[in-house]
Parts: sequence; C-alpha cells; structure tokens
Amino acid sequence: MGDTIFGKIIRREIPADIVYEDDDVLAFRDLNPQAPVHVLFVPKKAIATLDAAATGDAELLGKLLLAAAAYAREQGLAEQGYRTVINCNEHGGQTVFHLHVHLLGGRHMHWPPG
Ligand code: DGP
Repeated sequence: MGDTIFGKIIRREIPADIVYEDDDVLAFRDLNPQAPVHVLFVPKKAIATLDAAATGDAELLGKLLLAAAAYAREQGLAEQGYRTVINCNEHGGQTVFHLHVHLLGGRHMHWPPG
C-alpha cells in the first residue's frame, strides 16, 4: 500500500494529539471531531482497509478494539456508552487508507447512521 497521513503520524513526521501508544497501536484525536471525544486507533502496521486484513492480523485487530475500550473506560465513557466505527472503502466512507477504529463518545449517538 502507499503511505498515508497516518503513516506520517506514526513516524512522527507530522504532529498529532496522541493519547495512547503501545508496541502495536497508536491513538490520536481526530482532526475533524464528530463528538466531544473522537479518537482514532491505528495499527502501527500499515493495513489499508479492513478488507485487506488477513487471518494473521486477528490478534492486532483485537488489540485495536481492546485499546479503544480501555481508553473509553479510562475516560469515563463506558457506563453511558460510546461508539466504535471502522469505515471500509468508498461506500463505507473511508478517506484515509490506513485501517483505523474511530472511538466516538461524550454524546448520544443516533442509529441508523446516514
Ligand atoms: P475515515 O473517513 O474513516 O477514513 O476517517 C478518517 C479520519 O481521519 C477523519 O475523521 C479525519 C481524520 N483525519 C484526516 N487527516 C487527519 C490528520 O492529518 N490528522 C488527524 N488527527 N486526523 C486526520
């Protein structure tokens, strides 16, 4: 896959408001927040889309979700709730082709999405 803006953030080539990091995952605030809390959890390994993830990425995908859940709990979002979203390709609304989990919280979410 080609490089993306998230690759540049992971390599610290461009700034971001980083809120969590471990060996496999980086999380930073979305530039265009859609909720009071809007954080993106990205694998340091460059996987373009959820569709491009392979069986061998299962543990990494689990780590992404668990990191988002732990952060939401730390931020006091878990009891009232929050939303996690993975957009995939054009119809999914994906604009940055480095797999990421959106964590949205701090307001009531509507369903179904538009
Ligand atoms: P998606 O549409 O699922 O591909 O979401 C991409 C998100 O990435 C979108 O909500 C805006 C955010 N974004 C795009 N460029 C940047 C950036 O340079 N920095 C940060 N922090 N977020 C970005």
